[in-house]
Amino acid sequence: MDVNEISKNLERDEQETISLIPSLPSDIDFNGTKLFKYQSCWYDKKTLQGVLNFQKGFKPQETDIIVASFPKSGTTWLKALTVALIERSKHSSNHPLLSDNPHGLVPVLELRIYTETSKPDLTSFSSTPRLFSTHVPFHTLQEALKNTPSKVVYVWRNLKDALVSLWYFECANLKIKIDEERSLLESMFESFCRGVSYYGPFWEHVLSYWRGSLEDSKNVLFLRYEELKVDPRGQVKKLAEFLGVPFSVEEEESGSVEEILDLCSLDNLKNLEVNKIGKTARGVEHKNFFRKGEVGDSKNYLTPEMERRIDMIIDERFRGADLKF
Ligand code: PAP
Repeated sequence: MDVNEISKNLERDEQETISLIPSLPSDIDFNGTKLFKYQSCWYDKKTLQGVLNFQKGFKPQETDIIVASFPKSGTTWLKALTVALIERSKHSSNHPLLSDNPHGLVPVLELRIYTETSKPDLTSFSSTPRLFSTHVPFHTLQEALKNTPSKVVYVWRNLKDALVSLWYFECANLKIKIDEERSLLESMFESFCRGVSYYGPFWEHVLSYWRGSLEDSKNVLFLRYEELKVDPRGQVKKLAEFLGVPFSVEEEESGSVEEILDLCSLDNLKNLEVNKIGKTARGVEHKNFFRKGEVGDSKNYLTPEMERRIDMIIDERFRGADLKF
């Protein structure tokens, strides 16, 4: 494609978004950002452009693997595990996880690859399977997959822990001290409870993938961060089988499952040089993706009243769904 054609495509994509925006519901996020509701999910304008470009231009392949999640729900861990499982027969030393952050290895389709154009250059994704990630809900992803049976792995996490994790992440990115930013947590909490938050509402997100996994369990795997923490071995074996790379008896006996778990553990990844010093393409310091990784840490920051309110909302929203919150 020559330069003129590229710029024409850019203009066309942008014009389509500009003409769509007035028809979308809009609202304001906890930090004053204007969000637009597209296919029941809230996005800022730039992300919306990426989502539309992705839906329009993505040419899925049956071998594609898509790691999906609501933000702060275990994405980094699941990306690392997926890379480690797929790559395990190819690398003994120079493992990709030792030289790049999981987000560099499994880029977010709508935030990195499709931000500028619906026709990005994907030549660097020539080996199969191609690994991508997304935070869009399942129905929006399905439209981009255009009935191609790619593998989708989703991870979700208790909303209270995801909220506190996001608060820490925002403070770290803005380089502000956490103990001075209690008001930010309170505004985020209100946004989350209203369902008006980036990629929210949380409950619609989780339910979309839950339904997707019930309808097509061969191609959609629904994982829970808390279960990965309690039974990492069992969950990783399940993931390997789902991805079509099950552990052989010899691998199990030789400790291959444990090797992968050790490689992808929070402590190991956090202490790798690349994750101590590097930054993502969007300028986020790699180290900000790794904190405590504890289940129930939100108890230390949310008041009992805040916890009760979230529990009530989720109980109500998940009623009828067989989901343990
Ligand atoms: P993202 O949406 O920005 O990619 P994501 O990786 O989903 O973030 O979530 C970050 C959380 O996962 C952090 O949780 P915390 O704030 O409660 O500590 C982070 O510590 C945790 N995390 C990152 N890597 C791992 C890992 N290898 N094992 C377990 N938890 C991890």
